[in-house]
Amino acid sequence: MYKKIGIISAMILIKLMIFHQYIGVEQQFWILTLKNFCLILALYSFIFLVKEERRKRTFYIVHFLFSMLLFVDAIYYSNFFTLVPVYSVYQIGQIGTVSDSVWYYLKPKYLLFFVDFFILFFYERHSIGDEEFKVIKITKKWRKVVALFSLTFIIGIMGISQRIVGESQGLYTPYNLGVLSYHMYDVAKFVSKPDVKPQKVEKVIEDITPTQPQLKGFGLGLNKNVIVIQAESLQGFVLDKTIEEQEITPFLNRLLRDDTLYFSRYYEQVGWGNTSDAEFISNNGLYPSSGLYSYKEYEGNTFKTLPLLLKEKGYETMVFHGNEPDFWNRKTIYPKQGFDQFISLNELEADEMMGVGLSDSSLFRQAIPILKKQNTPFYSFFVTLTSHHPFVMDKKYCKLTLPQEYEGTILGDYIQSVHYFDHALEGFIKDLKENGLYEDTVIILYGDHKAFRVEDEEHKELLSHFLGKPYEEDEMYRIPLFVHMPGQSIQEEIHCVGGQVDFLPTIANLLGLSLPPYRFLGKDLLNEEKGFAVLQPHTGRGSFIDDEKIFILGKDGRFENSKAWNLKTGKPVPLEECREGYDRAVAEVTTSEYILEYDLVPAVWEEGLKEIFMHQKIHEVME
Ligand code: GP9
Ligand code: MN
Repeated sequence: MYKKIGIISAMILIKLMIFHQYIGVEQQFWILTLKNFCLILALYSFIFLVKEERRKRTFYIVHFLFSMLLFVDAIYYSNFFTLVPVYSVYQIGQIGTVSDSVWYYLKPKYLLFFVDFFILFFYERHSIGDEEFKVIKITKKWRKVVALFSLTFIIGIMGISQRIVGESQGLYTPYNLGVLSYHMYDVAKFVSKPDVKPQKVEKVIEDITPTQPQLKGFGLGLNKNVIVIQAESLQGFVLDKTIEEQEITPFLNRLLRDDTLYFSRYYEQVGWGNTSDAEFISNNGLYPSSGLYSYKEYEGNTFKTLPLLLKEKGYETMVFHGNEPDFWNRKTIYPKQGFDQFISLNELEADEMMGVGLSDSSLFRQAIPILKKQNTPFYSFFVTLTSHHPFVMDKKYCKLTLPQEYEGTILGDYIQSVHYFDHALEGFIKDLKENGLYEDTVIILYGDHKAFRVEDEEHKELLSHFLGKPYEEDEMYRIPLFVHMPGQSIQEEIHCVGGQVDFLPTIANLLGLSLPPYRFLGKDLLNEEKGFAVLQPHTGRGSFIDDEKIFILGKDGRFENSKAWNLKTGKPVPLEECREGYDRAVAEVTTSEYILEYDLVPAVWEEGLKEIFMHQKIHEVME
């Protein structure tokens, strides 16, 4: 009997070790593994409270669930580099649409987490089998003792987790808690929804340059139509890059030199909501939720978005996206974001489906007659799809001749799909011109988020080889931002570092909207002298990039385990020199989350951040 318990315990420990090894736990490997091992044993001990004859079945169910957790976590990790968060249950319905991506990450090696079932079956056949779980007879009194002991132990571990998370600025990751503690903490946080407290709000306010008229670029696009194109997975490195002497983005390369403001040091800031977060941050000038994706988490909120501000100036507002309208809760949230019309797959003809949804060419083609019908000026927001992970397209759409080494690789497929997008966009601009929709329109384009992660060894190697330099975070987060104004002779490359949160103030200035100061967290990048962008708010708040350096918070959320380097020389920067930027990044993201959590956007718009936060009006507003 005890032999069997010993075997099971050993298998649990081995599985935990393999898992922690796989996700790259380095610091405190043994402490984390043993702590989680004891936690699992405490949970498994509840099996002895079940009636003897049902114990075996219960054990197998529990053990299967535990193995399944590791299996799903391993797959999730290979894409997101963290473990499945509990709120992803809200996204289960979306799996079908992105099934190509799921299949890409599903590898047979993860079945390793079920191998011990064969060992157990084998052992049972060759030993006393069934009887074993029944051997230990536990009296009522002992049941209480076991339950109490295990429960106290579990609560104790949760207490320790709470302390560790506190030391890591509220950040909980598999690296500071270990797999099971991480999940338990995640569930506890989800259920209890602890208060968000704004941090160092003075710092946030201090760092915002108030927007005002008479600034550079103010009103250049006054009363023009606006077409925003949020391009799926478009990273900055593809621009001006050739492969076998063919340009990857020939049209974009021409566009960026023709009446265009090109923001070359612009960075994505999405959270778990990926594409939808890119939309959210850009249109709201706030950071996304660090938990459940923003379009769901804040669906009941009141907003003050760019489309809403433009509507007040008489704009028509609409959004085009060739996917099901429910994806990312768009159907519900778009009206609240200020979009009067949502032209989704329901309104469009599904005449060319590719990957996740309607092809970019078809979306653009079908948009023309709809745009022609609109009253002007209009704000029209496009979310493209074809260059979505895993980037595989039918051969006939792959127009570039790739060197053998890139054929069939994810990078090769990506380059082809970005090239496809570039071509589709060229066709769109041509159609706009032919339909008299070009001259009076400001065309804005940016990438929604990264396509390749530095944490993925294979991607890192491919990209480093392709770029001829190590592929690091500064390149990973960099996305292009173009503002093309036909006939405006505004040609310029803007080097100031900024992120998606700066979209609203920057574009508002160009469109001639005078915003009262301190209403949003972003800054106007045309008029900002010191660049700064928060990086990756969802897994480690505190990372940032500025004009000189980049700071990446340690995986365990601890400042002292972070890394930083100079962007020009590549040399390490002492962490203390990053303390101010780190504080600012934490403060901005937390304040933003606080505003959204308590639905304070109308109050902030009414009185300004300074008034709301500085003069302790927070409670008044919340009541
Ligand atoms: C789905 C599309 C893709 O509608 O926006 O979303 P992503 O998977 O990139 O977040
Ligand atoms: Mn996307």
